[in-house]
Amino acid sequence: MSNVLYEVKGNIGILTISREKALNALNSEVLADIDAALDAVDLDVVRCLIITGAGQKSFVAGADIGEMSTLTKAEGEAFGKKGNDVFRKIETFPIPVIAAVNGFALGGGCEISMSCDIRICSDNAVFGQPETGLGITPGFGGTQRLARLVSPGMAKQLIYTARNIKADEAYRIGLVNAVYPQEELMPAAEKMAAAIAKNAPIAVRNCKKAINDGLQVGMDEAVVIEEKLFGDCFETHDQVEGMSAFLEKRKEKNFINK
Ligand code: DAK
Repeated sequence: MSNVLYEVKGNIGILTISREKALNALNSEVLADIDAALDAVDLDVVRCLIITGAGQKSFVAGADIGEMSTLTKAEGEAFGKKGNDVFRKIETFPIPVIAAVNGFALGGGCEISMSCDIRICSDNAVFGQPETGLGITPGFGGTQRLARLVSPGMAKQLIYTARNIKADEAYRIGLVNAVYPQEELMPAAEKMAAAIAKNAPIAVRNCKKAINDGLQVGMDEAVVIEEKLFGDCFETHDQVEGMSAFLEKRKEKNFINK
């Protein structure tokens, strides 16, 4: 996995996309390495994953334009599928995934951040979907996820104009939850991940699934999804532990992911 660094700090996994010479642009090899890194995450230990980019300048500057430039229609479709499969794997990853966006998040870079549960960024971050200027549509879910995350009107404006936006505007339109000075980004991401990791893992996972799956259907069906995932928490060790701790006025809780 030469294009991805992976480290575990306690219950937190940190996956760094590392192809700095091309501003961490996603080629087939990088996508395969991200895929393999996700498969290697030990879900018995890791309770929250952070995805970031190597260096101080770029999160991910998009899909690799050099690789894409010579693709045939069939190859373009295969490349799109490879990206979409990895991005869906992130989106449906059992544990929460935080994108710590440390610079350019353009095209596929913006799209990979949008497949994460939560986005925070550094003050030098730049977001955008420049694809129409390259003669293509966003191909890794950008038309779909941006419209769901901000508003359809704002997504259409950004995609049709191919205009890049800075961190403050990304914050204003709700694309990111918070903006930090560059050196504070990873500590903030780790602090947020630790706050997630200290809660009952089965409950957190079920919340992710309830929100994601519920957003795909009407409210009648959505509340049934929630009911099932709510019920699924009962009779677990961690449900008994969490409620016992409250009743016993205990601050310390021993959640064991069972
Ligand atoms: N691909 C390949 N190389 C890239 C790259 C990219 N996206 N972005 C940067 N690089 C490379 C540059 O070519 C340069 O390499 P050398 O010339 O040094 O060998 C190196 O990174 C440093 O970049 P710059 O010299 O350009 O650095 P600057 O600070 O001057 O500019 C920049 C930074 C981020 C503004 C600029 O590099 C830039 O505009 N990059 C391209 C950004 C972009 O347009 N990204 C969107 C790509 S399109 C699909 C699937 C997916 C997609 C589409 C369809 N299907 C098949 C369904 C997704 C499309 C995209 O993501």
